[in-house]
Amino acid sequence: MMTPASDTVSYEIVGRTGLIELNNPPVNAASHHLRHGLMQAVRALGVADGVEVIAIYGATRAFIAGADIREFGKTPVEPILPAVCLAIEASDVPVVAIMHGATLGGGLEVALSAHARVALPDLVTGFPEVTLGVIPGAGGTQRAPRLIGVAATLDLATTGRRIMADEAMELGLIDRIVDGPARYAAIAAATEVLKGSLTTRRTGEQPVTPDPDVLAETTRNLAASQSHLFAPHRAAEAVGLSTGPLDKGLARERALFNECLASPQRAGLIHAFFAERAVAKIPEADATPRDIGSLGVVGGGTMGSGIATAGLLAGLPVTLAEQDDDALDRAFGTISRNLDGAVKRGKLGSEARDALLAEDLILTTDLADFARTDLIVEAVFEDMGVKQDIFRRLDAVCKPGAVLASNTSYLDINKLAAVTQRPGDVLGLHFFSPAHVMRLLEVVVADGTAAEVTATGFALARKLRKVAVRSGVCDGFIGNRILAHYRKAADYMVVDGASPQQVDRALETFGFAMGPFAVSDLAGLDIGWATRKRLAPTRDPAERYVAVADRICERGWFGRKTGQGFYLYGKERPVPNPEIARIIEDERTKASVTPRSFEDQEIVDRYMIAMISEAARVLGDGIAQRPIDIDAVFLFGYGFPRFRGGPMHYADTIGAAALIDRIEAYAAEDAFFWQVPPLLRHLASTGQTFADLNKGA
Ligand code: T1G
Repeated sequence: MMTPASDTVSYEIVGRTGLIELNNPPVNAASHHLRHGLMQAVRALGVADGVEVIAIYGATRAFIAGADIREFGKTPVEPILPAVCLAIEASDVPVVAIMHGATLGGGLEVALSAHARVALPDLVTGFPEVTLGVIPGAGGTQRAPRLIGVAATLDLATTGRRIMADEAMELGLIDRIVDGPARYAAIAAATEVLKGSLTTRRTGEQPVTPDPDVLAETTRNLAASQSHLFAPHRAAEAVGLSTGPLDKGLARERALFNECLASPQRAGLIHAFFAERAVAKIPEADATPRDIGSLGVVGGGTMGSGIATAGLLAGLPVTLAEQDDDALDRAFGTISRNLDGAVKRGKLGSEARDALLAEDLILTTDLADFARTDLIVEAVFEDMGVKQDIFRRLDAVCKPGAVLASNTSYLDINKLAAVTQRPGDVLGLHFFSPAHVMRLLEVVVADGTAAEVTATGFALARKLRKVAVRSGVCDGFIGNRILAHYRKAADYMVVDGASPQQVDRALETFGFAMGPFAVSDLAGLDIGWATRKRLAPTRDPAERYVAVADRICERGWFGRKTGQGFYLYGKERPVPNPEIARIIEDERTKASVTPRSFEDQEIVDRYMIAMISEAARVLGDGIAQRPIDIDAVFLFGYGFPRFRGGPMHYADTIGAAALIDRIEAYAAEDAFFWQVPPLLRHLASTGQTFADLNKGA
């Protein structure tokens, strides 16, 4: 009969075995009540008559997924996890941990403090703490080296890499791999301990062999590659102390953990963790998605082929239509190359690749072949007329209930729905290039989109392992609308005196993987050029216009794809294109601008405040549901530095009042571009933050 030790922990005695069951759904996060209950149960069984072994197992789909991330930043509630681990390790009755499912961070640390570890085959374990801006803080950096050595622990603790049961066994992190379910494995493991066939020992008492060369090399590598991050260096330092006395190492580890806990990077990374999950909370979440058993793609260009590749990798049969056989051949080549990349990255076996191409991909020039397809994505030329024609033809051939989606980056989904007889089945599915790699998918909901069709868009995202963000209809939806605004701020700074490479470097130092001009070269300068030409008739004459990129495009320089744009390509590393400086000089002369110098911080400020301003307007217009949705868009689609949590999370580190002051100061030079968004004034007047607007996310 189970005795409750807390709301989520209970224990019982079976023969000479004390069984402890952890039951904190969905993943046994080590919340306060789980820690308290585990401590109580270990203590009670440690003194119970006749108990000669204790076995701990999880009743949910994980042993313990780690510390409860929701408690980070709050006042710790006793017992903290290190104390629980010490109590387990100190037990005179041997303790065996049954590790299954996600046994990560603190979950692994609890298992390490046990005297033996048995895993089920579904084990996924490791120290993901650095991906959350912290380090293992409950003995992991001190106990793991005592089982697997300094080098292997450095690898796990500084990368956050997750490993499966087999590798954990090879390393010596676990003693056995047995079949489940967990409770039976616990009883079996306890029996082995009683029989003496499963050895138990206190991890903390095992010796550690110093490995100064690996520690020095890891420290050097981290300094070279992760200088912008806070936690990985501290993880390495903590692991390096494992060769000394355990108590000193534990004390230093805790101090380093608390330093990380207090860092803004921890707040940003935790916010990013929850952002990926919060975006699934949409008004249509309770609607039943339609079945997606097959995917259709119209258009075999870069995007269409990328979307087709994503579908194939997700196990969907894909039909791709193009205008003629030559275009289909090109699409097939692109898809094959994409899949070869997946094979190279170890995501796909070569036989599986061949099977996908031979069996799951159908190429056609006849849209009638979509007659039985469940969901079709149009990815043709970014022109409303061309797209409307495709939608008319799809509407005529596709089965009732088929979902018709457009991959348009900017255009009005309502105008596409209007040319069909089925506006409820129409939505936008805006993929990001390369579509089979980038995780973001903007699900654009038109006026008439049915709730289950929106839910189907989110279901497709899950199948493709993408992060779906719900967007309303406007020019550019969430990401590209905001991008169009802050890109102008970068262009203005270049005409006013900064060079494109200085702007790129300043933002790369801020944490972006690439600066805006390098990104434009990568995406293709012709795409922005087409958008500017499309919007030219409606451009407000009061708006400052920078024609530098137009001049570059007029020379046929479209960036990487033509070998030159803002940079020259083809050498080892891209180098600034010397012609650009002359083009900029001409534009300064035409605009009578006397160039001035810029500090990198001012470049970052102007760029980020422009981004935040338009993001606030996107929120105010109801295009994005919450600030955290905008953060997810930029984290998963625009290379925004994850440790900064996203533009809205970053905005809160500045504060609404200070942002308004900056915008008003900039407005003195350009009142048209720099306007304070009404939402920002609302936050300042109510003392609220963008985080307050995420409540309930
Ligand atoms: N704390 C709190 N909530 C968590 C959580 C955690 N550690 N892990 C998951 N959740 C919630 C998640 O927000 C979601 O909630 C639900 O559980 C299902 O998660 C002391 C300090 C475990 C592999 O980094 O990697 O231990 O949205 O949708 O896809 O040294 O969650 O339903 O309301 O992701 O099956 C270390 C983080 C912490 C693990 C499951 N541990 N979690 O993936 O489900 S730091 C981690 C994950 C630490 C120690 C240090 C994944 C998963 P909701 P899900 P999933």
